[in-house]
Amino acid sequence: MTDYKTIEGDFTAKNMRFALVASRFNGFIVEQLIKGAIDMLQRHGVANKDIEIIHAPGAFELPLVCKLLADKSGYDAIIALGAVIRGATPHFDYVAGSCSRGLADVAMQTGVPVSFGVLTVDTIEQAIERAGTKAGNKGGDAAMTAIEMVNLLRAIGS
Ligand code: INI
Repeated sequence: MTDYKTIEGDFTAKNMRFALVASRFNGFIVEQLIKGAIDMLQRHGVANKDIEIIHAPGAFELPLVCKLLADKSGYDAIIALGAVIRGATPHFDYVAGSCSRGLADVAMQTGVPVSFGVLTVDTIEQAIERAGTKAGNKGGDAAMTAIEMVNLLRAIGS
């Protein structure tokens, strides 16, 4: 059987608008995620005028900022960027859990794709590895996912 229909998103991104919502906490890591995301968008043809960067205090605050931006409906997708690094207390679990659940809720409530470019790691070394060194750049990965999701939702017809 080869007559099935496949629906998927491609990676063309001209004329799409993106909001990058980045936390200031662990800024030395998050700056690298921002760079990775912007580089990925530009290399897929997104113009600088179609990229806006909004800075939030920490990962915990990302969902509310993303919700307000998604409600404005001027963006095709939102890319959330942050770094939550485990410490000696349960604080990590609350911040990372609220952030990931909150971002998923924003996408579900608004229909605007929100990609999860938030590192949740045990050590600073693991964060560095995922911010443009040996394990790639999760900001760039999140940007790719955002492009794919915009095209996928368009292909589905929403
Ligand atoms: N925020 C982060 O983005 N990353 C962290 O690792 C982190 N830790 O570990 O504390 C963090 N905390 C701040 C939090 O996001 C809020 O900004 C703060 O609690 C005020 O609401």
